[in-house]
Amino acid sequence: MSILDHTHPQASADADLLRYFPKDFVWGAATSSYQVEGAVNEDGRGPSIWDQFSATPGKTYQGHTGEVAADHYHRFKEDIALMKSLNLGAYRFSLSWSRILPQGTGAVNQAGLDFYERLVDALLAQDIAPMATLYHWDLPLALHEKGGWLKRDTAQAFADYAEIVARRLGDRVTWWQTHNEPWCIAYQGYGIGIHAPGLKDMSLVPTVGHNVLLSHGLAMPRLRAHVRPGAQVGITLNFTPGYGADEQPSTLAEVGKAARADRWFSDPLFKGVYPDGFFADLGVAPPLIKDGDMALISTPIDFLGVNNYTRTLFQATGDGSRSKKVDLVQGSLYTDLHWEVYPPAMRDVLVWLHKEYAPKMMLITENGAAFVDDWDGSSDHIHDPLRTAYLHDYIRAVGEAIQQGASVGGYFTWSLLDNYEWMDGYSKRFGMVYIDFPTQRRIIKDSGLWYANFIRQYKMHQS
Ligand code: GCO
Repeated sequence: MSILDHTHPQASADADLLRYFPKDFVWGAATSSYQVEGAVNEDGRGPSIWDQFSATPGKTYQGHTGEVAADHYHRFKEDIALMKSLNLGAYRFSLSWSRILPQGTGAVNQAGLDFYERLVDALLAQDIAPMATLYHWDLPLALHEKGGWLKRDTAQAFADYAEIVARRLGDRVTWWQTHNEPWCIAYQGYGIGIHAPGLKDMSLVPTVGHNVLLSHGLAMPRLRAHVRPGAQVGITLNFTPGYGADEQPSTLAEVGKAARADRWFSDPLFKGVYPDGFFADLGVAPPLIKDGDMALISTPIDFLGVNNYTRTLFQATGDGSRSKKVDLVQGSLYTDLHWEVYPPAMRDVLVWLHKEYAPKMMLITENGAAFVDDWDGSSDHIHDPLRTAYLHDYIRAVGEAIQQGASVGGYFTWSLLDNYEWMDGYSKRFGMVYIDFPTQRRIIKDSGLWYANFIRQYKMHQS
């Protein structure tokens, strides 16, 4: 089959691709609060570190902020209708902590909880299962001002917040996730400073990572106490595996470092230890670990959320003395974020996770691609064959992992909507639905039509 055959929105899915996926496999799409909601000053929401970071000159593309974003706060019903027409079985969203607790702790803003309750009820009314992520990077600013993730108190505050949410929504939400990508929270936010809160101090990174893990461990029993029987509680990690273009010792060393970085959070969660050598790779001291921390962190989870977009390829330099990342792999396609399209990495990550930790269940909680979309300003169509091909090929890779024994129960595209791509603002589009930001008009892209058609065929194949 050529790329054009399978990127046609009405293409019939190859039968063996459909066969890979077990019964009751969940097909969904994902977003996050700060990236889509907007309404940052409404109904009592308190500021988060992303409001502050994005308002700081020079931090984001052309100073873009999430002030309006995709206006999902006001348009969630329209967006749920779009989800329905895409045949989605589930929607992964995150909650804004500072909508619910404007100061991070203390007084609860009922209007914030009310919003998520309306969202969840509207999803359920359409038979779309809600997946709630409690933290997708938007720490209440008030907590940051008291030390943020550098403080163990923040872990405690997170567990309190988790319980408040679970008490309100626990009877209705199927899937719960404590965190999204602790790796990014710690490394990008505190180490290299490209994300909020924008600190650039590698020595802080282990402590931040540890406190985020601790907050997860503290929240687990608080969630379990208030969610309905059968609800699943987990966490999402991001994985970017390293490969070697040669077998030089320096290349193997880089690949080894990448492997340890991929284990930074999964080893503590599943084995109760940090990967040997990881902090030395970063050139920093390990975090302070108190008695009982690792046992708490490795509390069993019901599922592991896996985010994968790309890989890193390392190659020895001319004289073979050192190796570095290959910036442009010959023959590879790159997305608009300059991420190499490499579906085998998805398969490899899932098979490795399965063998290494045997999680009860894995869900792909994010996978997708930014490509430039051309819209002529009037038509109802957006042709995005590269995004469709990306989704098709990565879904196939997930299927291959399942065939090799990995237990995967669902797949969520990143993203449902074009949205606020953090430091890149609105300049990068990941959506299956196009958003014309000045008018907030929504147009389902060909990739969305393709996904809807694929899900429809999957359902027919099951029945
Ligand atoms: C993530 C990110 C998303 C990004 C996406 C593309 O969880 O990785 O949080 O919010 O928008 O990954 O960079």
